[in-house]
Amino acid sequence: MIAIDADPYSFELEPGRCTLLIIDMQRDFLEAGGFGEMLGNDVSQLRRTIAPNRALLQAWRARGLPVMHTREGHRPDLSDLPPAKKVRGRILTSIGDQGPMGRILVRGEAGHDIVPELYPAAGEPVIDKPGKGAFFATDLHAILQNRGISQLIVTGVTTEVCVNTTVREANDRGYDCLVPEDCVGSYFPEFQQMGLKMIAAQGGIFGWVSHSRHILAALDRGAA
Ligand code: C5J
Repeated sequence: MIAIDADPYSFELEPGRCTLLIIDMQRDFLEAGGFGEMLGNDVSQLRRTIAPNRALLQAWRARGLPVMHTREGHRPDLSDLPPAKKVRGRILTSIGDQGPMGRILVRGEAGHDIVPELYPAAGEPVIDKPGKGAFFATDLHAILQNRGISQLIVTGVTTEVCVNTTVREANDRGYDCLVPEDCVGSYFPEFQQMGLKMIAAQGGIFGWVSHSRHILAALDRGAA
């Protein structure tokens, strides 16, 4: 076990039992000209997470540790898109419609794919999820169980939506989650702050919050 500096107390990393889980680093959320920006969001709030995620991903891969990625999106026939999700927000152009980077949040479209800086390597599972949480209607839990994983380092976007939902789902399934604050992002600075506080509050009610520099330092100290 390798201790990682974290809030509310140090996280005891077991490298053989921990996967790096990168949530929804998709072009439509992060790139200028994508769906997120079309809705009026400032994508720079999310783009600042790309560099630290890349550094962590490279360090993690260099040690042969497991990596998984998720993408939020739907089947092209939209059969897995709840009508409530389709109409939420009363926006003119919504999920499944033609957007700036293809059909919005539809699998196989350009905007649905992961940004090139963090593109999955061969053999790294990519979980396509129709919901906010990565466990809902996916085989993530089965894959983690089959691989003996009990700890998750959760990064990606957005902090208060898909990252938080996934951490909560993981917590209820018995996983220990560590969230590096510089590797998660929200379009809204206040949600970034509160989304992180909610995880580590009350003695780590959903998990731990740290910074990628502490994880990198721990890897340098211990993980082969
Ligand atoms: C959102 C996500 N915010 N990946 N998706 O709709 O957090």
